[in-house]
Amino acid sequence: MDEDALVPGVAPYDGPAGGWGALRAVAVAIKDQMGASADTRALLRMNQPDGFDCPGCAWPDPRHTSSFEFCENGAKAVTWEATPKRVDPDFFATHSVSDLWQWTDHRLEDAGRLTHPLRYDPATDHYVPIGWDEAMARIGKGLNALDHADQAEFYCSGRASNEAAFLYQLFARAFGTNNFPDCSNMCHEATSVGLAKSIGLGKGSVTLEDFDQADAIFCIGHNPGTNHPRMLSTLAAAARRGVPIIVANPLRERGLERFKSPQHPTEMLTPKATRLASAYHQVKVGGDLPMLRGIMKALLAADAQDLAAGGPGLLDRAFIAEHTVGIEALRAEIDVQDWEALEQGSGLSRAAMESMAQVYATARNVIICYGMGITQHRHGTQNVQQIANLLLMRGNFGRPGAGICPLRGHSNVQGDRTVGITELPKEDMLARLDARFGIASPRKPGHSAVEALAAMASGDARALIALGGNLAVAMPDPQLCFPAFRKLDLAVHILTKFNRSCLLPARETIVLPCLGRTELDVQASGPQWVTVEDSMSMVHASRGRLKPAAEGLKSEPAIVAAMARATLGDGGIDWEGLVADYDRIRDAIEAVFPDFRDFNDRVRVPGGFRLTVGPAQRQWPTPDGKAHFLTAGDGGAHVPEDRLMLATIRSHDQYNTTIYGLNDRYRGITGRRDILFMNAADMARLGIAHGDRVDVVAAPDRVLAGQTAIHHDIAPGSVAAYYPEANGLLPLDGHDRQSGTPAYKTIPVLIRPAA
Ligand SMILES: Nc1nc2c(c(=O)[nH]1)N[C@H]1C(S)=C(S)[C@@H](COP(=O)(O)OP(=O)(O)OC[C@H]3O[C@@H](n4cnc5c(=O)[nH]c(N)nc54)[C@H](O)[C@@H]3O)O[C@H]1N2
Ligand SMILES: Nc1nc2c(c(=O)[nH]1)N[C@H]1C(S)=C(S)[C@@H](COP(=O)(O)OP(=O)(O)OC[C@H]3O[C@@H](n4cnc5c(=O)[nH]c(N)nc54)[C@H](O)[C@@H]3O)O[C@H]1N2
Ligand SMILES: [Mo]
Repeated sequence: MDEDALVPGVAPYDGPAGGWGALRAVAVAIKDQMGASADTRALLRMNQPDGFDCPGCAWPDPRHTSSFEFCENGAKAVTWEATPKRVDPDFFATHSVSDLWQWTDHRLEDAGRLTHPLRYDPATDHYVPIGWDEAMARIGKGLNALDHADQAEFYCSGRASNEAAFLYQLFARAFGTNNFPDCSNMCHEATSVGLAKSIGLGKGSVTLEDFDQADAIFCIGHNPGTNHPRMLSTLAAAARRGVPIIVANPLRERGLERFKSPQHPTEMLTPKATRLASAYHQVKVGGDLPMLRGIMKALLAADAQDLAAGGPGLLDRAFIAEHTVGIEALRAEIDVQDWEALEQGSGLSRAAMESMAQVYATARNVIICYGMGITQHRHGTQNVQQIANLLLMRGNFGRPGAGICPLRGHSNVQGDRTVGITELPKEDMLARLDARFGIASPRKPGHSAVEALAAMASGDARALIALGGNLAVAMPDPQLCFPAFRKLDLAVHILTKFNRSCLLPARETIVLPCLGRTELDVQASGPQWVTVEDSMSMVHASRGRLKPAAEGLKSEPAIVAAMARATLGDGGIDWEGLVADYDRIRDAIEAVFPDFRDFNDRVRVPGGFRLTVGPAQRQWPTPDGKAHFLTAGDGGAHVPEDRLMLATIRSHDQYNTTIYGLNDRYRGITGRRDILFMNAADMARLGIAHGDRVDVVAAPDRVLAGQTAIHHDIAPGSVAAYYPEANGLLPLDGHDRQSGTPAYKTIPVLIRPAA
């Protein structure tokens, strides 16, 4: 397209994912963040049995290789943590909070690592250094000043280790609340809620080895080239075996089309790249439910035909009879869908959905992978459940090469949930926790992320402790959330880097700097290591080795224990003893979660161990012991005629709210983020030219102003813009009713010429 050259920073990217571009990007990240004297040894320790777990994503590591698994975005995550840049007391003496508010998110985190505990001084509008003891005393005082424990919210982002997260939930429950808003609530909550009802466990069922035996792989609503780059090696290996890879995504993402492995010499030295997707279906934003229904409708029709012709049918009837309930209700729901509506709702032709069904039915073993394109919708839970339905129809659970694969986000988001970070704890877990520690955990359900923000906004919640993350910026509706932060009596941020959430001071605001994954953690008994759980329920060790960013930084477990002692006093739980030797925390985890039997022994085996995943053994931990086909009711996104459906997406140069840079290489964007990705036909219909400035309007008071609209290969009726810039378009109330997951990818908008 000639005209593409006319818009600064916008030019089609013709290369594959990976390749030299990825290597170059790593070199740039190392130089920018670490300087000339870069100690890049850290990178080589990443995902090694004796090294640290990459903080980039939750994709598992191949167990039997010892070769360095190369990943551009893992390298960015590590260099941003291992950077020599610092925000020290001088920095905060120079810059007031109002001054820093003007900085972009990119500049804020690029400024470097936190070095000292800080307190906000409202008199001067500056953060000032304070000692650890004083910080803890202020936190204890603030929490004890509340009328009751449920006025406190304990946020957890998904980087925290199992050990830190376990202590954190113990502290909050000993204090008296189940208020655990966490990043799962914004991410895969639709999976936790949806799959728990379908197959009894809100986690994936496959292992990495299953990908070697799959006969077809579906990739729905995820972008691995950017968000799970190590997955591309797995997909490429499958593609080289001739396995069909069927993609459903409104945007044509290069990381799903072609990959040149930086570890593959012939690919790197020749123009050759591995083709990934064998078919690419550009489903409409919000159109997955009708698409999945269409696939199932086509499968059921083909099954009936086969039976009529005297064949055995395409459904796994033995499996369905033995293991499931509910197929008749689902069949009835699908029977009444008419093709025209399914085509209209999904944006795909009947033939396309039939072809997906055909690939599905022809393959013996199928894996379906999915990400935020499925979960972050008003009907996220139903979406997830329709994927499970499709797999159940042909018994694609509990045999090698088959199953469901939700792509988790943060590197330990799944583990944090496993060890108790949940607002809806199970009674048996609470009973064991109480018995082990002699406490009386609250039984009242706590707040999820959306509920926590609503409580902060209404004044019902008065304190927030945040173990990692950037909650204010991650949540929808900054119009409501930013003032809600400012209303708090107490806010505590435990972070490696200073971020915008710290710029919304409460009456008392404390920022505590912590060690990162890559750093050496020494406690009373010597050097410590922690454990994490990946997307595939593998638990393994992670050991930091780098010198800490500053003297006196504390580990997350040590900070949590110190807050607990300052709040609850000595006498009850032996916080100091637990932190002195993390083996003791692991023993306590084992006491509360029987699945961690012999935890300290099993996790010392290189590669670790797998937690029980019932559905992988055809065991369904549902109330009736069966897997459930579930109907979706009137699910599906209804878009008013004049509106387009907007999805918020990540660029290649960002990690959630951490903006590494302004490029989005695979989408052809350089040096800017003010982009609205649009379909050329929609633009023509609306009279908008490539490069025009537009306003994106979700409601009169929800406008993302001054975006540059560009032609992009995106499904008609769909538009996309970057997160977090676009978060103001979504109200806090815009979420999946079943799981509370914000509908970050179902935002109906009008596009107007910029005012
Ligand atoms: N480098 C890097 N890695 C990361 C992260 C990061 O920000 N940067 N974040 C981490 C976290 S916390 C998470 S949760 C994961 C997120 O990883 P992903 O799940 O890949 O997240 P997104 O980039 O939000 O969206 C994924 C894809 O969904 C598509 N999509 C949008 N709307 C729809 C729809 O309606 N239907 C379908 N089928 N597709 C749709 C978009 O085009 C996009 O390609 O990655 C983790 N890894
Ligand atoms: N519009 C829109 N909004 C979204 C999404 C979307 O797709 N669209 N995605 C949502 C999703 S999936 C998620 S998971 C959330 C992310 O929400 P969060 O998890 O809250 O946000 P992050 O940006 O990952 O957190 C970044 C901060 O983590 C801190 N940090 C980094 N490493 C460590 C560490 O080792 N320890 C500690 N204590 N702190 C550390 C740094 O100080 C950094 O500033 O955002 C959600 N928001
Ligand atoms: Mo996430």
